[in-house]
Amino acid sequence: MLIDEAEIILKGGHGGPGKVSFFPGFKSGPDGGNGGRGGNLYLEAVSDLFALNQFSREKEIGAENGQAGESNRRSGREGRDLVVKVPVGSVFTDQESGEEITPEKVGDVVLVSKGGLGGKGNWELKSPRRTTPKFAQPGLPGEERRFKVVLKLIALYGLIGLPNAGKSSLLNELTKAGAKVGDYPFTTLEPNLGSFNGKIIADIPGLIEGASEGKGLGIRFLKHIEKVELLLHCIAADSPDPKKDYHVVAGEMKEYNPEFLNKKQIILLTKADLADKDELEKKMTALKTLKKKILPVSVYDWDSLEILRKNLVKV
Ligand SMILES: Nc1nc2c(ncn2[C@@H]2O[C@H](COP(=O)(O)OP(=O)(O)OP(=O)(O)O)[C@@H](O)[C@H]2O)c(=O)[nH]1
Ligand SMILES: [Mg+2]
Repeated sequence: MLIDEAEIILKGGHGGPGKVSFFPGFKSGPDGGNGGRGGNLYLEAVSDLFALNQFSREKEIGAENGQAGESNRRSGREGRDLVVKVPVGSVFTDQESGEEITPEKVGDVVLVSKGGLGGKGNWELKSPRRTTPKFAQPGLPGEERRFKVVLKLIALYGLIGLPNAGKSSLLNELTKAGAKVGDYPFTTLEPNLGSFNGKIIADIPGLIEGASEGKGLGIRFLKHIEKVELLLHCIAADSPDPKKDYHVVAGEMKEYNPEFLNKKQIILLTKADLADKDELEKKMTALKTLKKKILPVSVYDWDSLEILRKNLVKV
């Protein structure tokens, strides 16, 4: 299952405590070393969409604590830093301050929770007036932050349409996604991503009438394509009423967020091989009143795919 929302606590490591100790014998005097600093916690953006799944088990993640100081003025070891991999573009909202952190590019590393300072040992705490301190400082706690994290795909193109319209098949033609394709509605249960020309295409599960009220798989996946620049609206050429199909999907999107209707949109009359030339012509003409670009495509027609590719490159 794809985890696309979670609440988590991210903690820097606790600083190690300073040591209280004294040289034995005639040299006697304080010699307790300092505690080590706690490790820092970083986020790193990766392209793995499923990286948030780690938070389904662990709600609290912390970098390593610093080690305690030792006798003989030896400092404790610093806690190791921890780098938590998260899907690129996920939005981390600090539940206290409201600050939003989003690693935007794959490979971006962001410091979120600093490790705590180690405590001073009694050797460092001695002074001319306090020559034999019998105490040391405890280490400080690492920064602890509670975040709400939401997965936001940074796709440039979004494939939308009714179930079974051929969305995943097109994703597979355009990218190496290898998404599951099936001769039945709701083959796709969770979004698929692919990279075309270095740009991300998202294929989301089909929408049906009433999706905004939770019918079918609902519209919850639309949030993943809220930021796309171009919608590829797939309508099957063998549909009895392509224009109606268009309005069903457009209507549900509008329910979710009216701004979807302002996005650039290309209508793909998919499975064009299933309609004869006259029928295709008729359906294209009917769709023309929508005043969008319309491209007939078929996964069995290389030329049609090439035209689609050229149109995508232009965006
Ligand atoms: N003849 C023909 N069949 C196609 C074409 N594209 C897809 N299909 C078939 O249509 C069916 C549905 O394809 P999918 O790609 O799974 O459709 P989808 O829109 O992703 O479906 P959901 O994930 O259920 O919403 C499969 O049986 C495909 O083989 C095409 O260009 N021509
Ligand atoms: Mg699909």
